[in-house]
Amino acid sequence: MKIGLAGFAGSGKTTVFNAMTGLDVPVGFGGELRLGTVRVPDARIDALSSIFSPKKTTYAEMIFCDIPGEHGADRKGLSTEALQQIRDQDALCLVLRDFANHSVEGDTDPARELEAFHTECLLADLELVERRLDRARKDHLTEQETAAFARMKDVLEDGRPLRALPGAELDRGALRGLGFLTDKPLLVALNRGEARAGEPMPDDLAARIGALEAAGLVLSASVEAEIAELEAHEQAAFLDDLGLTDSALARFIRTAYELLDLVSFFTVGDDEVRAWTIRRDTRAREAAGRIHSDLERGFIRAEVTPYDIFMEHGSEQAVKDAGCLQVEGKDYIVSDGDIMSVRFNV
Ligand SMILES: Nc1nc2c(ncn2[C@@H]2O[C@H](COP(=O)(O)OP(=O)(O)O)[C@@H](O)[C@H]2O)c(=O)[nH]1
Ligand SMILES: [Mg+2]
Repeated sequence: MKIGLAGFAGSGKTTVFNAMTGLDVPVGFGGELRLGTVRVPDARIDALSSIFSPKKTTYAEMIFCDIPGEHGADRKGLSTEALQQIRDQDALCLVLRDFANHSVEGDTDPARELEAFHTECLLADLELVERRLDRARKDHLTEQETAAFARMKDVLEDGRPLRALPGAELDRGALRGLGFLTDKPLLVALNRGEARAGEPMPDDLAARIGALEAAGLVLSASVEAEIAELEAHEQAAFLDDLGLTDSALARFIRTAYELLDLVSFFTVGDDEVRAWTIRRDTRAREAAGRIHSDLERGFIRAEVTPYDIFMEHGSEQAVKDAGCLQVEGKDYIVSDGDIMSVRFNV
């Protein structure tokens, strides 16, 4: 799962990226596309790991992508390259600048940056839809497909993002790979200067983010970067000084994970306790394929214990003795927190 950090130059994308990934990419203008892996904090994995004491504990991961948000040739909007890279992401995090940056002209205006970004994505999508509709006959689109594109066009012309369309109205499976920008899950991070890091999101901005079907979050990239450098015991005091209760980082990662509609299932044992990432509503056989393709190919059944049931009983044997082990077939829809053991034969 790839989450792209998007936004205008100087909004703090690279600073956020460094704080999250622990990498040290130079900040300032320019630079190339960078990828970094982030561990998704999960208290359930901590708990399972302390029960099994495995040789290895593996958390779910997400890939963050720092997209250089250079302006286009006209010094307005994003460059074609940036838009292309944005197309390639599973979800987007838009970083809005809300701190004074001397190398950027003009006052801070996060609301305007949000509108500018939304408008660009909207126009890019509209162009894509119109091209599809123009070629509908040549591409032998069915009546149904043509109607779907026409519906999308209406929504976009209305200034609304495609993500506003419920699944019943938009067949997302059919659209995969076309890279519609306003259909990507969006997390808007308002990047504050240190002094105002503790202030809440202004109501009008929060309302606008809600209207765009996006999630919002306040953070201070420079605070996060400093926290990342501190020892655990120093972190609390540092946050307290700034009037903050916790670091935004864990919240940020968790929010992004939920926004993508991702869930985790677990495998447990003496060797490894591990979280696996799947989309919500994934079936057991496909989920098994995340672990290994052999498990998908030779899938026989899955033995499942929901996390809470496991914790209630305390061990695999106790779960079995209580008759609580679920035996599930290939079409079982895996739930968040399922502990799963796959029986297979290849
Ligand atoms: N005061 C303050 N400065 C920041 C913050 N985030 C980024 N900066 C500074 O803004 C400049 C641009 O940041 P950078 O991460 O390179 O922005 P990018 O162009 O979006 O990647 C750098 O000098 C950062 O140190 C912040 O939260 N507070
Ligand atoms: Mg940068």
